[in-house]
Amino acid sequence: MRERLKNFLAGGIYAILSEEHSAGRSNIEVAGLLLQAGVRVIQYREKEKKARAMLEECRTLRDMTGRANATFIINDHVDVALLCHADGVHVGQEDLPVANVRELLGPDKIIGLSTHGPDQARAARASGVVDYIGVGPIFSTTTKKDVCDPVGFEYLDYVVKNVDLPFVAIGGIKEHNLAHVRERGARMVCMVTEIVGAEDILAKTQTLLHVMGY
Ligand code: TZP
Ligand code: MG
Repeated sequence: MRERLKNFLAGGIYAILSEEHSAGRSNIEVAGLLLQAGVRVIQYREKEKKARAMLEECRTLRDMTGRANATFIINDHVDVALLCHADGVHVGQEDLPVANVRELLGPDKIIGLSTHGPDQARAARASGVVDYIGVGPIFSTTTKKDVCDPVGFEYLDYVVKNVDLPFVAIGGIKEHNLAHVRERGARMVCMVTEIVGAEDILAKTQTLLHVMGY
C-alpha cells in the first residue's frame, strides 16, 4: 500500500511550492508554514533550478514533511524523487509516460498525472499505474507557462461522477471560488499562488482549510 496516499483520501489542500511565486520567501520557509497550518500534501515544482540545487532543497523538504507525516511529491523529476526518498512524482501529458515512470519508481511510490479531459482521465484509470489525477485548469491561471484553456466545471463534474481514482482540482483556485469547487465534489484542492503568494501564508492556509470544511 502506498501509505501516504491516505493523505489524499482524507481530503484538504494539496499545496505546490514555487519559489518564483513566493514573494521572496524560500520553499523551506513556505513549507514550514504550510505544515504548521495543517497541510498534509506538498509538491515541489521548480522549472528553472539546477538538479543539484533541487536535490539539496528536496532532502530538507523530505525531512520536514516526513516528520509531519505529510506526503511529499516531486514534479517531473523521477531522479530527484528517488534520491530524496519522496513519496511520489507528478507528471503531465507530455512528460515521461506513466508506465515508464512506474518502471523507474517501483510499486511503492505515488504517481500523479495531470489530465484535461475525459479521454485522459479514462486513460489514466486504464493504465493501472496512476494513483491520482490532476483535474484542470478549472479556471484560467498564469502560474503555469504552457497551460491549456480552462476546462471549467464540466470536466470536474465528469470526473466526480465517472472516474474511480482520487483526484485533485487545480488551476486558478482562490479563496473566493474555493467553496464552489468543494461543493462540486472536489475533496482535495491544489493551489499555488493563492497560498505561496499570500502575505500571511499561515493565516491564509488556515482560512482556506476552514472554507473547505477541514
Ligand atoms: N497545472 C495546471 S494549472 C497549474 C498547474 C501546475 C497552476 C495552478 O496555479 P494557481 O496559481 O493555483 O492558479
Ligand atoms: Mg511536468
